[in-house]
Order: sequence, then C-alpha cells, then structure tokens
Amino acid sequence: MTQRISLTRYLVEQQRIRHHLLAELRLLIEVVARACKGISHAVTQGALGGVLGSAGSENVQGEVQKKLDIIANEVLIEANEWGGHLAAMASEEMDGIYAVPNRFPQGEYLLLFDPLDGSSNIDVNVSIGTIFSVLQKPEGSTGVTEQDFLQPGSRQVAAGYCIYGPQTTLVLTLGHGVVMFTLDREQGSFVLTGEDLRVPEDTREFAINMSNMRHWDAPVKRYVDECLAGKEGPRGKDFNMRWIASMVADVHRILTRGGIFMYPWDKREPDKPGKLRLMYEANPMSWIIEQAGGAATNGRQRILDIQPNGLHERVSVILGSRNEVERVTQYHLN
Ligand code: AHM
Ligand code: MG
Repeated sequence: MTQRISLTRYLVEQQRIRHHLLAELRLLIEVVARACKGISHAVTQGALGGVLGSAGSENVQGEVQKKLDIIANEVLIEANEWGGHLAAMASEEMDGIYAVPNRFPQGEYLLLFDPLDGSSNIDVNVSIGTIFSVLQKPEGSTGVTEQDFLQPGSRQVAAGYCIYGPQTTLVLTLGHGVVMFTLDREQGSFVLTGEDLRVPEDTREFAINMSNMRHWDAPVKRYVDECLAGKEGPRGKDFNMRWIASMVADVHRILTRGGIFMYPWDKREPDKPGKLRLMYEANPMSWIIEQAGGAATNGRQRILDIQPNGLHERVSVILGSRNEVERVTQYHLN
C-alpha cells in the first residue's frame, strides 16, 4: 500500500529537509488547517446546523454578511489567537486588524484571510472556500499596527486556500511549488494528494462574469470577443467558458486543468480599481498561480509587486495560464 502523507508529516519533513520552514510557521499552517476543518464541518451541516442565510449585518465594505461569513471568521480567530505564533490577524470581514490579546504570547507572523470566499454561493450549495496569506511582521517594529500589514504580495511567506466542495481540499505554497491535501473525514486529517501542481501555459477556457461585458474596458472586451469568435476568429480555436462566482473554485479549476480568470476593473464603479481584495484574495491566489507556473497581473503590472495602501484595497485581477495572461496584459499596455 502506498504510504499516506499527512499535512503534519509533510510540514515536519519540509522543516527538516529544507530548513525554510520555521517551527512557528509550521504551527501556524497546522492551526489554519485545523480551523478549515471546523469551517468545512459547519458548511457541510448547512440547514441542519442553522448556519445558512444572512446575519443581518454588513462588513466594512458595505456587503451583507452571511451567518457563515461570521462563523468562519470567528473559527479562524479563536483557533489562531492563543498559539503564540501570531502578532495579529486581518480579515475581509473585520474593519481593522485584530492584534493578539495581551494575555497570549505574541509571535512574529501576520495572518490575513477571506474566511469564506464566494459568499453568494453558500445558500445554494455551491463550492466556497477560505483563502489565507501569511506575512512576517517587519523587523524592529514594536507592537503591531495596520502599517505592518501593508507589504507587497511578493513578501508572503505562505499562502493557501481550502475549498469546500465535493471534497474539502487544502492547497498550499511556501514558495517552493504548490501542494494539495484532501481531507479524509473519517481520519480527520489532510492527506497529500498532489505535489508540484502546474498550470498549463495555454488554455481554451476563460472565466469572467459576462453580464458585466458592457462595463468592461476595451482590452478585456477585445480579448473576450476574440475568444468568442472561436475557430473562425483571430485565435483560430474554440473557447469554453466557466464562471462559478467563487474565486476559490474558479482558481482551483485553473490549477487543475488550466484556464484564465478575470475580474477586471469596470465602469460600474470607476473609482475602484476592481472588485476583489488585494490582500485577502488577489495576493495569495496570485502567488499560488505563479508558484504553479502561471501568471497574475492587474492588466498592467504583476499583482505581487503592488504596494498596498490600505488593508481592504481592491484590485483588478487577471490570472491563470501564462500565455493567456500575458496576452491580456499586452492588450492593456499597447
Ligand atoms: P466575496 O468575498 O464577498 O464572496 O466576493 C468575492 C467573490 C469571488 O469569489 C468571485 O470571483 C466574485 O466575488 C464573484 O462576483 P460576481 O458575483 O460579481 O460575479
Ligand atoms: Mg472573497
């Protein structure tokens, strides 16, 4: 029988072999994974657990919070605040940063998360997920402030997501490729089910919310028009389209079989750079995709190079198969 490698064993071996994984970071990832198991359980319960529907509140961005948004946020905070590995956390669902309370030991890492991405899919039983990103507190800073979080995505030390779909799957990068673990519910542990994941450089599949077409900028319209023209058009091949409206699920598909995902700036809210959040969604996903050989830009610039100015900053996102992302980016730069 082939040996099953648990997340714990994988992380211990990374620490032993590569020395690039410190004990505190290993603990952090294990704790996040444990929290994701808890969230997975709540998601699976659905109506039986009384967790569906709106919570009757709004987050800092004026979006209606679902009960599960709040539950997932609390699960992540409660799991992570006492271990001594973190200085603070920041979440899409909280206005400001959450500094680890004084009664607990303080660590050197900063954890950012979108506790439950794809909220519109919760009540309709479609895949959703948790996205997370880990930064190091800048050296020499005493205490912890929001400013400490404002680092470009290229400074992430770990990033991942957990998708709650037909299977619960954890995808992780520590900056040395991308690995995947599937939750064995009977054993209660994440088991290694994919190593060195690669995004094919070319694709015939794009993902974008087509209902916004009339609001797009010319380069995005040009790219999609060319895809839609199929074999007879300038691309000389037919394209397929998918849009799950859960970034986690769309990115997971791209990681599995290639594709391009776009949530570009559009004219609905001209003053906002995009819909998706740089620090909770775009940075971790961009790093994962790059680590798998893909690319991620905002149309003009590599996402991981963007210097954030605020915790909840938004960004235009184009990511996935390298050659397609480069093409759309080129259309913007021409
Ligand atoms: P959320 O974090 O509030 O769930 O919003 C982010 C989600 C992404 O997962 C997804 O790609 C996008 O919003 C879908 O947006 P739309 O409903 O406009 O297509
Ligand atoms: Mg989200």
